[in-house]
Amino acid sequence: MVSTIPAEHDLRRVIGDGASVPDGEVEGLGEQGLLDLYRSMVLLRTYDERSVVYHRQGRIGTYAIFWGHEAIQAGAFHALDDDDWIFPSYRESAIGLLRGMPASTVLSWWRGHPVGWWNPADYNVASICVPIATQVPHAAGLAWGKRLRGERACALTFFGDGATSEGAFHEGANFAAVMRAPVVLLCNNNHWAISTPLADQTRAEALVDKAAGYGIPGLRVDGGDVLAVYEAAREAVARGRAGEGPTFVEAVTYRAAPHATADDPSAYIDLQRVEQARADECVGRYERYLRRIGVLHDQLEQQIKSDAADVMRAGIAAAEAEPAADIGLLFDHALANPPESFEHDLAELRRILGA
Ligand SMILES: Cc1ncc(C[n+]2csc(CCOP(=O)(O)OP(=O)(O)O)c2C)c(N)n1
Ligand SMILES: [Mg+2]
Repeated sequence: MVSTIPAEHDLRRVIGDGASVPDGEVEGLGEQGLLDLYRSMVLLRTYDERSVVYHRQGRIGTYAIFWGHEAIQAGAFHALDDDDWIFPSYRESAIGLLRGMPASTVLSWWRGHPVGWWNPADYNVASICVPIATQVPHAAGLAWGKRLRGERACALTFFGDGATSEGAFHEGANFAAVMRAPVVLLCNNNHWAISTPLADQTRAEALVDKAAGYGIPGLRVDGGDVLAVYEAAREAVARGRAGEGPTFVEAVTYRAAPHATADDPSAYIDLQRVEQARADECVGRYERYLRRIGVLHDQLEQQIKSDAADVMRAGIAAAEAEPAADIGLLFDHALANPPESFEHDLAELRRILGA
């Protein structure tokens, strides 16, 4: 008989509230590791906040904000080794920065410039998937391939609550479970799929319950607690490496920013819950924890924040210094056998744009 580890409904937490809820700690995570997590969170936060400004200034296109989700991204990232693969959605567009990808590359992606198309093998970070959940089967397939080759690497894929309603999620999760592919299925349950609330998305009591349907373990963590995410992801990675297959991790958050720069959530969201989420946002929560345990002080915090700001300043300058791409690219990869009309259409476009 197949034995299934029952899903955990209680949210795992490590960080206390500085009052009645005590702080925990993660085994094996020393001062350096704690600060590495913090640096990554600050870099992501800075990237995100600057990107919203760049969008307002017309310097990048529509942008998917991830403010408040840095704990999920950094926590999961640090549970991986460099040879493990990451499969992001548009919400984790800047995850490559943590692997040394230049900020200009990600900014160029949002500027619609071809230098924003990185080679996944350079960073073990797959291309950003905008079609919901399509990255899940990609991750399952790569992880299965690693297993077939006897390699140690595993894969981690990020997706949202809405993605769990998609066929691609089901196919990827089921395939990974059946093939025991070493993949971490990391669901950012931010309670919204644009304007569709979680309650209209599923009748499951908790998304983590879906794990049981695939016969895989499910872990449920507070997605605003970087240490809880890190610990859960580390456990999931260890299972994958041990040949035990995939793990579903539900990281519970509440979306505290618009879906994207083109969205006005005040038309549908619970503004009180947004307020609460903003007051308890993950970077501040982790800063207070690090201060309580004596690992962070003003000068270090300022240094880490100013380093991140420098990365962004250099990134936007480099992205803007790129010469404009040839307009012919719009047609180049559209069809294997382009119709004759393309030639005329492109010539017309060049005439109109003077490009
Ligand atoms: C296959 C597909 N259908 C619809 C869309 C339009 N769409 C863009 S984002 C989004 C919501 C996704 O919500 P969720 O999976 O919870 O991720 P989140 O945006 O909250 O990170 C939808 C429906 C899409 N990109 N792809
Ligand atoms: Mg969502």
